[in-house]
Amino acid sequence: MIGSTVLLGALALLTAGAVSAQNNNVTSLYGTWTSGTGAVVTGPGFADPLNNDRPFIYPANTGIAYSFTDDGYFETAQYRFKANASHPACPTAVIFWQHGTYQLHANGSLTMSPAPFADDGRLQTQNPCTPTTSVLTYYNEWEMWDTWSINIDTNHEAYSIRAQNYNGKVPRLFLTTRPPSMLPTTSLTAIFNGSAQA
Ligand SMILES: *[C@@H]1O[C@H](CO)[C@@H](O)[C@H](O)[C@H]1NC(C)=O
Ligand SMILES: *[C@@H]1O[C@H](CO)[C@@H](O)[C@H](O)[C@H]1NC(C)=O
Ligand SMILES: *[C@@H]1O[C@H](CO)[C@@H](O)[C@H](O)[C@H]1NC(C)=O
Ligand SMILES: CC(=O)N[C@H]1CO[C@H](CO)[C@@H](O)[C@@H]1O
Repeated sequence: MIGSTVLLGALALLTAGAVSAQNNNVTSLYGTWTSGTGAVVTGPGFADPLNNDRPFIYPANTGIAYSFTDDGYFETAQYRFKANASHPACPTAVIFWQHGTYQLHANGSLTMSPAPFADDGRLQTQNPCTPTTSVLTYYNEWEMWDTWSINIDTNHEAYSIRAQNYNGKVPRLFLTTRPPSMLPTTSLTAIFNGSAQA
């Protein structure tokens, strides 16, 4: 189901033995990559940062997604539950979104910076067991994948990214769309605050 059209070309290349050996990946980062069921996808179906009260469209299931352009922009969307060991019945739902720019480094790492759109990111936590059940804040975090590679996942018949950050393994990401599903790669809140939306 996921990315199978994009994959066909890759398999053809592989059988022809035509994949360049100079890189550790079989295709570019360009596109939208989603974990697991694909419930979380970057773009207008997930985030509406111009909506101050409801900047998120809650997905049906948890997951994470990343999108990359060819000219250095990225966007991420994540929806997770954080367990609470002392109160197992009270996991905290964490949802966040941000976009910015990414860089590939000679040592094989990939860094993602919220600059120059650091005002646009949003994060919401929800815990029905706490007095304040919902907290909405700005979000802008620098992120690094220490190592990453794009492979072909034969089970899912899709390109997949395996990445590792300071925390360990990033959930496996599968290529779902090209071109990527993304909000405009511009400063959204600056446009909103200015005259463009008047
Ligand atoms: C790899 O390069 C990035 C960017 O310069 C740096 O932040 C990171 O610490 C480097 N990783 C290692 C293991 O040296
Ligand atoms: C766990 O839940 C309790 C009660 O809701 C809360 O006071 C505490 O801060 C939570 N801990 C974490 C790590 O979220
Ligand atoms: C937009 O306006 C909000 C509320 O006044 C402010 O907090 C935010 O920093 C502004 N963003 C930019 C990019 O000017
Ligand atoms: C980090 C890295 O090697 N990226 C490469 C992945 O493969 C594409 C296509 O060959 C290259 O354009 C990237 O530079």
